[in-house]
Amino acid sequence: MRSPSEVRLQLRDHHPAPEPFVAEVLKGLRDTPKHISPMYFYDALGSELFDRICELKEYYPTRTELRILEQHGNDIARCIGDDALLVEFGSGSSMKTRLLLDRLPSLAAYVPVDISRSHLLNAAHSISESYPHLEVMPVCADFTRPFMLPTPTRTVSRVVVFFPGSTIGNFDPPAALNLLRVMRRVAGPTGGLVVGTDLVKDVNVLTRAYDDAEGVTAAFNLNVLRRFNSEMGANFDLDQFRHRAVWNEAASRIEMHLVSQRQQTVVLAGETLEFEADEAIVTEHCHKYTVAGFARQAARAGWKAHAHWLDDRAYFSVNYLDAG
Ligand code: AVJ
Repeated sequence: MRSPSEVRLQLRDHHPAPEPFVAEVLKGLRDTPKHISPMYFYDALGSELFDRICELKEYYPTRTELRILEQHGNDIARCIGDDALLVEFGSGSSMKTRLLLDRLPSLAAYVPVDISRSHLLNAAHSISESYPHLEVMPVCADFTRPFMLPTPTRTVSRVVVFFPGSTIGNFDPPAALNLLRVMRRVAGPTGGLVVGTDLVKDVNVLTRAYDDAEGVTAAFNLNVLRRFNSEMGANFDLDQFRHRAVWNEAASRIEMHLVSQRQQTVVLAGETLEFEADEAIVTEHCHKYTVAGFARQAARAGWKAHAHWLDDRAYFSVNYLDAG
């Protein structure tokens, strides 16, 4: 027998075909410096490893943001208002969303958007079970590209985009600006944005968060090569690449690298790639903002900073912005 939530849930699938992925990966690995999109981290194993990262004592962002959402959830809910359509970009397990949903009994519908179909469907089912009266409309898509917003049954007062986790930090300034514009378009002229951004702080705190003692982040980083091996017919030797996390002061970001341990040749999708000894693949940039710096950036995309909430140590911020 199917559960009621299975009957009601309909997945909108805008997930691109695998071919463009291979082309994109090859393009990045032919560039100087070599780079790949952090989006590729999140296959099933990568998503599991990320969940483990969130539990690490060194990795403060997740628990800090959760605490802010808990402490200031009522204020945030008041900003979102009644009968809104909540659209979450990169919803993952939708764990943080629950803190908002608990305080938004009149929400018109919830639209989780994620590139990982399995994660998305599991999360959508689980949310649907916990909130039986809420219309849950999952969209499988790469949220950096325009996608169609589903039309909920109920009348919507306004569209509010939810983008927690400081995922915005993964985007270089021009890409972040583009994404903020995509969100502005999705939210429309009366919409809002709830976005979590990690803040600039002590360099040691920052680097430890991305290079933990247990090596979970290293495994998370290296998993992308394993994924290329299994999904793109690559032959990366995982023992010949090493995880590295460095703070780039000028760009205000942590950079995650995979460093080739020797000169080596790797084949991916039938194409040959050369690596020098010590040559790095840039796998992720994690930009750290100031509250004012982020507001300035968002303003260029048509967002007006309305309110923000911080933890005691000012490690992390949750920001509410209005279209306007
Ligand atoms: C999911 C992008 C917010 O940048 O902190 C965690 C990803 N990478 N550890 C981050 C990540 C390494 C994370 N975001």
